[in-house]
Amino acid sequence: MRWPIPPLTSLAFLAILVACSDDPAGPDDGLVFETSFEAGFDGFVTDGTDLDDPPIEWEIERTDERADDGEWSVRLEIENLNDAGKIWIERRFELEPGLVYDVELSYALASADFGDINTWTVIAGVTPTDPESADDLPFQGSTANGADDDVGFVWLERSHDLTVTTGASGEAWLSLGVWGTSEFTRSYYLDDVRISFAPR
Ligand SMILES: [Ca+2]
Ligand SMILES: [Ca+2]
Repeated sequence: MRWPIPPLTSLAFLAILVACSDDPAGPDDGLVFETSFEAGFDGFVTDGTDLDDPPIEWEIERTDERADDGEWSVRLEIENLNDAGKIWIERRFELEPGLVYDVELSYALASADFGDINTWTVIAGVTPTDPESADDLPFQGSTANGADDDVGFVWLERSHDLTVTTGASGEAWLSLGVWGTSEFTRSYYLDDVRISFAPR
């Protein structure tokens, strides 16, 4: 399987072609991808781990409830009764094998977590293999939205400069989500994802 997405005729694939078409250098020299989830998941799939003991409810869906860009975003919702659940979206990219890539990642995260007590941890980053368990996941700080009081959801523009070294498969996996570190039912939203890979 080369792509975790439907065939050429789908809107999702067309969106990827459009998103990659402004890549000035071609696949050997780098790759640029962006989506704001207006037409679909654009190749992302959902995943989760540590979701039992007791079994907990979770859901990741596109929604037009709110958006940072356009009208659609992705809502991540989890009833974190076990104090450990981790849910995310992930997307596979095909790069050259055995190279070090500089990665610029940016995205918008809507969080209602105010103050600095009981915030959760953001999952965001790139790994050379498909992340399946907690040990595989990249984490990037807290879900704190910067407000001192409950002001509802705030869109946070986040960006990270990263590196990834591809293995023999040439794969890189982008993951975005949340790690629930306290026993609440919470929702978060993701939008406006952009990632670029540039070989060193
Ligand atoms: Ca959007
Ligand atoms: Ca996975």
